[in-house]
Amino acid sequence: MSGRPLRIGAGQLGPISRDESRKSVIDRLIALLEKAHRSEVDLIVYPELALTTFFPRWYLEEDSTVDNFFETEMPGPETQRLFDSAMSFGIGFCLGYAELTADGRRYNTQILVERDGSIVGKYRKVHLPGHEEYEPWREFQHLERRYFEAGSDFPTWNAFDGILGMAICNDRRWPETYRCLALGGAELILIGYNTPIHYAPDPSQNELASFHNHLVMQAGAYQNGCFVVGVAKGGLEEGVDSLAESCIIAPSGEIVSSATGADDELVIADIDLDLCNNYKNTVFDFNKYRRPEIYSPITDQRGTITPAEGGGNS
Ligand code: CDV
Repeated sequence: MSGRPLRIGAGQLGPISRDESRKSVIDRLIALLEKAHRSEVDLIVYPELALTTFFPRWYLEEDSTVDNFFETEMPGPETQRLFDSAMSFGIGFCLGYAELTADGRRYNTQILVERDGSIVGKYRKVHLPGHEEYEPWREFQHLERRYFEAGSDFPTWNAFDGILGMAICNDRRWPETYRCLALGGAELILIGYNTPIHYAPDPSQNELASFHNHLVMQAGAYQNGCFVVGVAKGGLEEGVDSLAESCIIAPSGEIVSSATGADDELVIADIDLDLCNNYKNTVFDFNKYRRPEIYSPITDQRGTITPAEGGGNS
């Protein structure tokens, strides 16, 4: 393949139970890495919060209980093995985890690691879904807004012979995510997710979970001339069924490879980052066609302002 070829692996995980040890989870991540090595993958992408069960589904009273789900070092004593294996294979990886900083701040974080084991970049989730307090009417909680602070930017990095950016789960539903990353030159956007199929605020959306997952990532890829890798932790985890359907999407918006099940699975695609230019230099030539002077509501407003409220006209 000419251009800037890259063999991508989406390292989908099946459920992680609450009592599964870090050791066992890291064994599973390394098993996927070994498969990736046998298939000569350059970069493997793991899901959001890939080291533990999706703990925001529980209201946890004790800080010490919450702390168990967080990493204070990366690599740390348990994750060092993953770094060592990846480096010995010469495979880069992207890993989601709960980060507890030295000054006590908590983030839903994803890192990008180069083939030499160096951490290229860190991204902290910007769009935190769910709620802050216990809500008894829900079948299960979604307390990301209790346990995490929001990140504050969408950085991009030169790596893997291209420009890469990251996003985490709910970020993928917001067009601003892809556009901010693409304005930073992103050609490949790596997204880990945990998406419960039951959406408590409006269960009529449950049957559309799969459609919405593909809709947003395919649109994000096409409208920004990027490849997008979406990687799930799917399946029935602690009684909550989560969407799998990990996939790799081309700048055309087409899915080029996707998962067949909801368990640990490696999805592989050969991509060429040069293909982004077909879109970035034509229909989505930002310099030629974007009209940022018209888009001020996107950054000046958070919510809708209807005409009756004085919005909608300039
Ligand atoms: N982990 C997530 O961010 N999940 C959200 C759910 C709550 C809607 C998602 O966007 O998939």
